Amino acid sequence: MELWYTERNIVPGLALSVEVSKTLHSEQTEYQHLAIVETPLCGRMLLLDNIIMTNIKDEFVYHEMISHVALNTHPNPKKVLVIGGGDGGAIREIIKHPSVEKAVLVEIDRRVVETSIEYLPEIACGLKDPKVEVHYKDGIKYVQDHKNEFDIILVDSTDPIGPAVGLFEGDFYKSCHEALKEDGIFVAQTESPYYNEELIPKVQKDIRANYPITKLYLAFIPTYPGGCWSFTMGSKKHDPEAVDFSNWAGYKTRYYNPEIHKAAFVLPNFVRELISK
Ligand code: AAT
Repeated sequence: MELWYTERNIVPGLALSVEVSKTLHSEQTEYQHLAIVETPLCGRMLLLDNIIMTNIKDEFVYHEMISHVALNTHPNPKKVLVIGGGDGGAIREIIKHPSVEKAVLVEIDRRVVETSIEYLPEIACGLKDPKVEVHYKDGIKYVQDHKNEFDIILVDSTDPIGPAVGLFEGDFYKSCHEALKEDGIFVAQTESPYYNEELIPKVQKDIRANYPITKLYLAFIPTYPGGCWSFTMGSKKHDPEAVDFSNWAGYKTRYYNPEIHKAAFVLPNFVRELISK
């Protein structure tokens, strides 16, 4: 018998279906419904409140692109904070970077981390590294209590629903600005330019209010609605489009490279229009 999982909560009028061979885990945590399903096409998938968070097949695109663009824009990133991202994928990428000394993960839901360690070891593998520190807290509160501390802050958050709503708001961007050092860089996943036409201009405006350099970049993630996904960077000093890669030694990645870094900032006209609103 064929079983299919359909995501249809996030964009009204659009659904994405994946064949499922087995449900490996399902529970209601304090914050959300959490499930791990096995799929023939994408391997194991992490679902939160019935929305696809990540899967073995395409996770590398999202996790490399949320991390390496900022890590290579900053000339010497030592201390990096990830808010959300309990699966550990962004952490795995961050600790590949040779200058990173400490990577801090602040995830609201302990069960996302524990379940990812159990069922998604390929993604969660970096969480046990001695450079990594994990806190189970609301990211909004955590950044309020830390000033002038991080070189990079990455917001690997769920869509703007439930506990993640505040992670898309101006006050939070301001607190992140204060938690960053004087040449710090902020990056947030900022949803689909096709289906989040209201959110993206608002986020642009709010990030622009805090950072002199604000830029949106794109990556292709097949299991997120529409496939075309945006990230927004706010930088106090370093321009992501002016990175000199001529002496770049590199490290192992499957999506990211210097050409992708540059190309990600080349935007179609409709996206340019969205962010100039
Ligand atoms: N790495 C891709 C997976 C995610 S999951 C995002 C995580 O953010 C979840 O584990 C959720 O528990 C956590 N989170 C939500 N709100 C907060 C908060 N206020 N503080 C800390 N952590 C939080 C991202 C998927 C993107 C999906 C796009 N469709």
